[in-house]
Amino acid sequence: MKPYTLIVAATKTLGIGIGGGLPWRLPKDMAFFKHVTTLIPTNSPEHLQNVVIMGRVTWESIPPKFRPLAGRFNIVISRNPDYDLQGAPNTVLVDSLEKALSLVDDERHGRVFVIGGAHMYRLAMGEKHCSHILMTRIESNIECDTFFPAINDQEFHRASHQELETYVEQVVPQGIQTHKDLEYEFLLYVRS
Ligand code: FOL
Repeated sequence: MKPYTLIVAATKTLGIGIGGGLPWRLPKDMAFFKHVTTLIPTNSPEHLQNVVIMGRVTWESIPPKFRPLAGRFNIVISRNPDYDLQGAPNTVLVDSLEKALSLVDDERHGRVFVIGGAHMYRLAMGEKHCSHILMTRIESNIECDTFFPAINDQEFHRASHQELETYVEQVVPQGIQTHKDLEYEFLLYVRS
């Protein structure tokens, strides 16, 4: 099995969502998400496409005009085998994280990202194959009803800013960023 990365934006108390959506609007973080999940690392064949794996609730939270996430192979997980993807192209439905990961094919797919939500993050973080966590940490405390699981510091350590830039192959703003009244920071955790 290929290693995979969790990508998330979370508050200090690990809040990630409210009412089935994101609790904030951070355009530069969304651009970062799009860049990182789409980018095929240099030196890998350019016909590859990255994979985004998500739970059904996260799928429904993506605005219809951005669904499926373009230029990425979308895998949606639902226990309901009749769940209607409404003919979305480049998208498949599976009933478990294991099945989702088993669809990943080295010949066709580049990096693999688990993009939420809480339930998927919890399942995915527990596996040894979860090699990286890309977290946009939001410094403010915003009301949330859904939470990212705590990162075990025996299992993961925070990587340097240089390692983050190497991983995403682009310059990333370092330190606390500000958007309106929100403060946030781009962080990378790597399995030790
Ligand atoms: N990780 C980070 N860092 N920030 C997030 O907001 C985030 N969100 C999710 C998972 N990981 C994240 C899940 N929620 C879109 C919408 C919601 C969503 C993920 C993606 C979405 O519409 N993305 C479009 C770009 C939209 C835009 O440009 O406004 C895409 O093409 O990626």
